[in-house]
Amino acid sequence: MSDSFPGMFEKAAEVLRRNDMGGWTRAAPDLYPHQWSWDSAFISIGLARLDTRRAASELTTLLDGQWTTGKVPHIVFNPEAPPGSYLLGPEHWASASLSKNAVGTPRPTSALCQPPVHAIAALHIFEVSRGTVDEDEALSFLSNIYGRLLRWHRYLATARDPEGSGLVTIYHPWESGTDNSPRWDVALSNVRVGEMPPYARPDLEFVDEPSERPTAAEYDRFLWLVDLLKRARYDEVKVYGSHPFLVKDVLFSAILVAANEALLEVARLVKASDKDRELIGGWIDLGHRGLDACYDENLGLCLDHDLRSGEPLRVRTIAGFAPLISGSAGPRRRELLRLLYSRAFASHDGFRWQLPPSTSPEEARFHPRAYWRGPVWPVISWLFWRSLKLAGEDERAADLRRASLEQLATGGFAEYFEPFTGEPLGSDDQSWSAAVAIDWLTDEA
Ligand code: 2M8
Repeated sequence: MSDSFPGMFEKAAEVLRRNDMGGWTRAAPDLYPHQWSWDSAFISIGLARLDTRRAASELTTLLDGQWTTGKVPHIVFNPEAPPGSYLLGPEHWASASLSKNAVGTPRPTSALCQPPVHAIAALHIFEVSRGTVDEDEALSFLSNIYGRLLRWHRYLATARDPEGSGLVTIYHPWESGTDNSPRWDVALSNVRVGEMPPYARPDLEFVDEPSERPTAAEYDRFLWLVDLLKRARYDEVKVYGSHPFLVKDVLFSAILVAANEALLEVARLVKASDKDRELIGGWIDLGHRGLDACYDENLGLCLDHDLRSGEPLRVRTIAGFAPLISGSAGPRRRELLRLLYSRAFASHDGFRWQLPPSTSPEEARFHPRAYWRGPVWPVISWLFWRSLKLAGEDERAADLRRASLEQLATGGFAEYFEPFTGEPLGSDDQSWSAAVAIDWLTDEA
């Protein structure tokens, strides 16, 4: 265990214990009282260091909500959450009554999805257990979960990429996980909001200032997009034909490539068929090619693509470094790293720590406190750290880990951090922030 951050491991473990709902973990105590998809994957990565069996159940309870199409929903609801504690509860989504593909039991789900960190997490759980008494059990967990992960990735490769581009299409900014990023501003501005009943904003009760959460105009659009998906009864083909927000998301796609690399290793471990392995290998190659095609020479970044307008979405955000996350950068790797560590990103003048901000501080739409428009997210730092380590960039990885731990030691396990002052923002005791802290602290040991 790391000696440099005394008491931190225990505090992080305590956050996960307090947010533990019995087999699964709420994303945060008040603001996010349900099980979120990519949060759970990160949470299981931290839990693996505490209890591999409990880490495994984090993923299997999430996957109990998997749709028959293979989609893993972005929220699996907490039946005990007080009614109205989260704006769009299960009754709003009505997933099981609108779609025959949704599972209504044991817990209802939303109808969107989020970046597929799950295969990375499943492999991590196995690797942590390697050489211990839990290894056999972890291998049987991998064998059981493999088919579900394969179906999930197949869904993304087909329903979400009918073009065969290697890039995943999202229907809503919530699917990106970087909800309010300026990545979506232009595509959202083309969405015309129709008649909607008035609604309350419970999220604003749990943060200090409204500026830390999306604006009313943004929320209207978020809700309107959900309304449209409901009208299409969540039918993918209908959505693809009529939905006003259809965007190829490069960060989601890069995480899928990294997850497919992990899935390929899982396939090897569980002795899956050659056919399966070829399929996964094909998805990886296609993903690399798709990301390569999105590279913008002028900005030196990868850009999301608006399928409705046919235009790239030109804004400098953390997503632009997608090829680093997927390992697709090839000869551009040096340039991407130089930009990541330049004043346009992590080495901006006055930043408290050299950590990647969600949006470039040189962008007009940068805001250091606003949701996904500037602050630093520890889980995003973790994704970069993991990619740096895999690429053999040990020194940079060690610096990033240390800076992140200092940030968490100073501000607690907040949802996100102001990049200049290091002030913790959003929710306190965010589960995934505690989880990555645990992984970082254990990694040094
Ligand atoms: C945020 O998203 C939810 C909607 O899914 C929200 O704002 O209500 C995002 O940061 C997302 O990436 C995260 O998974 C979720 C829970 O932590 O919160």
